[in-house]
Amino acid sequence: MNQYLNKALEEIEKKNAGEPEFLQAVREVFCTVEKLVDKNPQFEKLALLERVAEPERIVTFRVPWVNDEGQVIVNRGYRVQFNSVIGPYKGGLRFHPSVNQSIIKFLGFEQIFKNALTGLPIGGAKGGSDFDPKGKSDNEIMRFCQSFMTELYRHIGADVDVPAGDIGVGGREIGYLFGQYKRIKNAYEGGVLTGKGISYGGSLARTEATGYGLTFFMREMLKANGHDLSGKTVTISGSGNVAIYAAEKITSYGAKVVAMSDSNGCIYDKNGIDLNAVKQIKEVKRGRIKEYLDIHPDAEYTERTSEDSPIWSIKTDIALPCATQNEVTLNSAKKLVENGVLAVGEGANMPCCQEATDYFLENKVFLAPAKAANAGGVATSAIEMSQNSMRFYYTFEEVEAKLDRIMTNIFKACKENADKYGCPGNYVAGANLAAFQKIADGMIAQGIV
Ligand code: NDP
Ligand code: 2IT
Repeated sequence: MNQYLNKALEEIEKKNAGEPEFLQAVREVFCTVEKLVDKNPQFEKLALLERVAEPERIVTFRVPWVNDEGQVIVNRGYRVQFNSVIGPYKGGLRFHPSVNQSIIKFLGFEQIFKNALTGLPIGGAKGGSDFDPKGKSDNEIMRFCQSFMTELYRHIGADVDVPAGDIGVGGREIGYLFGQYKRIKNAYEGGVLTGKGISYGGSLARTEATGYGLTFFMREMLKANGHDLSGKTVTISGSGNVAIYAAEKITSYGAKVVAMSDSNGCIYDKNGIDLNAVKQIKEVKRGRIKEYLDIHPDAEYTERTSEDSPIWSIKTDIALPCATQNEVTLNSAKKLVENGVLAVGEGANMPCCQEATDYFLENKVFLAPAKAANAGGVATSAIEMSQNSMRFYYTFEEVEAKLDRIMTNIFKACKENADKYGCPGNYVAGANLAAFQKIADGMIAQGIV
């Protein structure tokens, strides 16, 4: 390995011991950009690797709130403002009990490169809380969001840092967060958050954007390799925002989604998943995926009993992990390959553990890497920001056409860089190389900051 890269990585590993997800994300990027580091000896003098792996700022804060029983609960809030070289900090908020500093830092780190790939002027950030929204009433969610924003507001702004949704944060939460921000600031700063409701400054197609964008990327990747989506069988983990709209769009190209899941288990419907039923269960009732059987008793449900999700044992042409990090283990990757999987598209952030990624690449599975394949969400957030600045709205078709162009260009960048650096077909490396070059250029131009 390049000597400087090796030394920098060792130092970063020592400094961030105890943050496994963050180190996993850093290692993946660093190990795939080695040739770029070889070509640029000035990186060492400028401590570029050390600087890119150190967040510009981390804020952690107390989030106290009162539940419906009158008990005071204390959660922990985070905002990691990782890199502002190409634009204001930008990235989602995750509310999930597993949230800790390592997870927010890995997400913020990946966001730097993902946002660079979109071609739009947005830096990298992430935030969230260990708050668990499951089973909470609307009033509890509102009180939590208000308390969270009462601290967060002083760290964000349309030209400073623009949060959005992620796991556990959707339209309802963004609404409560925005309401509290507006109340505190006594100003209508629409561009401070994205993923807003359509009636108060949101962008058409933002809800659909990540899943639609994933499908566009998959379409381009298959096309470049002599395949298409029509007639393909698809399995999608998760049944949240990304999973639902990936299912919707990929079906429109003639593919058939046969399985979806949540953290408890997965459903298999050989006739093709009834997406309206899933939307009703997840978007309206906020229920469990198992309830699909109440509507379609012929479908099958398998409970998850180990870290290997049962969904990856189902035979499929295309697998779209759209739930969470490290949900595809090496065992799951082996099952998928054994069953003849053609392509894997990462809708979630870092859903494949490193061994699974390596296994897919060794076995010539077309792998669409998260930073590129799920960038449609944040790209459309940037389009929302630009509409807010213009005080103007695009139609759904206009936003979707822009999204399609952006995803097509991202695929092109991944392919060109994979070819240029001698690893054709390795879009993981292609994405990291394209994004890293852009971030490095900006950091060098802006001096030691
Ligand atoms: P949602 O909260 O809408 O849905 C999350 C889904 O993933 C649910 O079905 C949930 O199941 C499942 N899930 C979450 N955590 C776990 C876990 N620890 N184990 C198993 N299943 C889990 O989130 P999104 O759809 O927005 O996000 C999904 C993924 O996509 C995340 O990795 C996110 O970072 C990424 N992403 C999201 C973008 C967006 O615009 N929303 C943009 C780019 C990436 P359950 O209900 O049982 O918890
Ligand atoms: O991981 C992601 O890219 C997101 N959750 C979306 C971030 C955003 O700012 O829209």
